Amino acid sequence: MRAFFLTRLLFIHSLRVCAHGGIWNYSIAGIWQPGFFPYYPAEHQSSIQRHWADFRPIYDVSSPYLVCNNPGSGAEKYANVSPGGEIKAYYPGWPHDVGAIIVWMTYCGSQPDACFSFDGSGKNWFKIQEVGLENGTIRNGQWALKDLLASNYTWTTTIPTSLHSGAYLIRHEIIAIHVPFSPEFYPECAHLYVSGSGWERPGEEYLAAIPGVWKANDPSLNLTIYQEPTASKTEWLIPGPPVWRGSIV
Ligand SMILES: [Cu+2]
Repeated sequence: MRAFFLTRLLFIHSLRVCAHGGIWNYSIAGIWQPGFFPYYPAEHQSSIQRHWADFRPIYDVSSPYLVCNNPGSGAEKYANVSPGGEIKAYYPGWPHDVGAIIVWMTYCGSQPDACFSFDGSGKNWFKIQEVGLENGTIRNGQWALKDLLASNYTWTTTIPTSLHSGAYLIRHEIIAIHVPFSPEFYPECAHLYVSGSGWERPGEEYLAAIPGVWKANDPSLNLTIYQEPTASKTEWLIPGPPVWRGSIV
């Protein structure tokens, strides 16, 4: 009985500490898009999602895997979406409830398949959505990750209405901060082709390089949610550039 109890405790512990997660599937402009599943062999898979090795987070803010996870090698397909189109990302079994979700894009080129040969380098990433602490305290308040859990592990994003057509990487990033002084980054990327007659691209002030945008000593990243004065603060600044929404909101 005791052994059984211990085993269960260990299992729950490992779920909390070691089992993490990521995006398994997407729905893009209403069309279901299976993701790359990290625990199946790559050679039998074909998806719009770049390859990732496992559910573990990235801790190093200078890691090349911060771009599109490990290894982040190219997807086999891309999905079409119009400006204003809706992207849903599904994170089945996502375990953490304190942290932010940021959705980024970067331009690959004008051809629909341009992302296949693009590595995501350069100071060209821009945010199209960010949600951090919405209300309440850092310790107990309403975070983006609580929204994710409350919406059946679904995260919904809209492509900016005026975005110029072309091929783009879309990069969903979870920043989980439940472990003291050890922020966890969970990025996954997918290939998109944005059609339509959009005319705008974000200006310099919206752009960031990945890796590079996060700093290990940023007070929003290097913190413990369990101790004062941080625990009862009601503001948590989302690091990085402002969100680009284009001129039509
Ligand atoms: Cu985790």
